[in-house]
Amino acid sequence: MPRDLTRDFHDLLERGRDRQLRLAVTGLSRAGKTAFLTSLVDQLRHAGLEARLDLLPAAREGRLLGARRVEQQDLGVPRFPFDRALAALDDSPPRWPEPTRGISELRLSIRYRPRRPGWVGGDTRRLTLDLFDYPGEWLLDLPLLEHDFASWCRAQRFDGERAMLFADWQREVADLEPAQEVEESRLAEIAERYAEGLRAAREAGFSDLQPGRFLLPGELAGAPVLQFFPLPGLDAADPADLERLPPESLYATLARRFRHYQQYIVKPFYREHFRRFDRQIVLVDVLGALNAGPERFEDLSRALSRLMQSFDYGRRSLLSRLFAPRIDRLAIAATKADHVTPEQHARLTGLLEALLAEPLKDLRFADVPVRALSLASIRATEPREVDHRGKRQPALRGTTLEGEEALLFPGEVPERLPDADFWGRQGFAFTAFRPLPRDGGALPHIRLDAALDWLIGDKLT
Ligand SMILES: Nc1nc2c(ncn2[C@@H]2O[C@H](COP(=O)(O)OP(=O)(O)O)[C@@H](O)[C@H]2O)c(=O)[nH]1
Ligand SMILES: [Mg+2]
Repeated sequence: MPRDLTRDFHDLLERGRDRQLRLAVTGLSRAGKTAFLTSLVDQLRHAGLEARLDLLPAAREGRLLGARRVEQQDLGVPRFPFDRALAALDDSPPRWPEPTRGISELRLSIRYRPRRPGWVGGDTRRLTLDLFDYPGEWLLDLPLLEHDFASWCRAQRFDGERAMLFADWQREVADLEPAQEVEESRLAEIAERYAEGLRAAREAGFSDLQPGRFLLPGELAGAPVLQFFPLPGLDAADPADLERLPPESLYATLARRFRHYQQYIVKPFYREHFRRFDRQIVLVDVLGALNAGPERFEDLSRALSRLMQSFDYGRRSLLSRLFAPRIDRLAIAATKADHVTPEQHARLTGLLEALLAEPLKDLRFADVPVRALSLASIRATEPREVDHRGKRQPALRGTTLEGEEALLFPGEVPERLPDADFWGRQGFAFTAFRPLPRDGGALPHIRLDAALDWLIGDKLT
């Protein structure tokens, strides 16, 4: 074959090969997933025009030509409601998009010019980017696969402030015996009290809550598979005795539902979705937890270590044994950085790293490339400087959710995990802001381009 024909052929192959990447976005409720995905899609759609993506080399070098939505592959997964989110942001006054509750997907076809154009001059290439948004709460259920019902019951804790939040449920289970028979409708009621406890705990700012689907049941609301709860007081019971209880007994019924939940709810998510993601970003509302005080902050830390187990691919990890996942790059991001003044951003990243120190160690050990950053998907404030006692001080300007103009200094982000001293001395108080009115260009952001570079930049060279 003549030399140029060989190269032609190579180019064809290169172009024909499906360049495709599956990128998943997760985080606990209100971490900022919808905002992140909406902004990401918006930036890429504006790429080449008004988008500000200087930290993404393909964009900076003018090689990113644009992106459009195409039909997704998996028609069974709901489509990410991008238009609805954008419409909310375009409303007057602008609103934050409504929360979403399950998994959703959106496919983008990105056109770019490779750094070294192919043999055929002016060549452009295409990257198909599949984006997924799913609740981080679902990942809290991974460790549940390691338990049987009895050991799961023993692992649940209802002390401290949680005792109060779960009081109604605890009253109802207090005098139940594992061996007794309990009517179906009664079980449903008690399970509902348990779910109420979980919801109240989440409202109160707790994150370490199980089972995850009880909080975001989606289409499973009301199904018996979500009608179980831990049985307290099993510590002294002999496991063998428990296993011998008749199938109609309370214990056997709950254990059956627990197993069903493991088999038909938790595992399928990992098998059918999680296992197929190539890249992942985990969003964390660090500032929200700082705002909520020490007990919630501790709780977030616990929840995150549990959530991060889903990315620990150590060869002996539960995950690798069960599902052989293939994520080859991970980002963790502290969101809503526009809630603090710019000189605090580095501290925010530092704090995120401190918060995730243990899981990060495991990940590095397992050789999963991971990068921590802080960002604002949709910046809602403007940095300003004010005179304070004759000194220039950083400040933020924005419009509160109630519509009032505010100019303020929200506080200092601790560089390390906050100690009693921090909580006693200052705490932290930030205000929620309305999104800025749009000026027709891409959504304003902070370092979303840095996240993009880490997550897809290498595919655009
Ligand atoms: N100021 C600011 N607020 C944000 C940002 N991202 C999210 N938020 C706020 O956090 C809330 C929850 O975000 P959302 O994306 O719906 O979270 P999700 O539950 O993870 O999808 C939003 O309604 C906003 O109030 C951001 O970049 N800046
Ligand atoms: Mg959402």
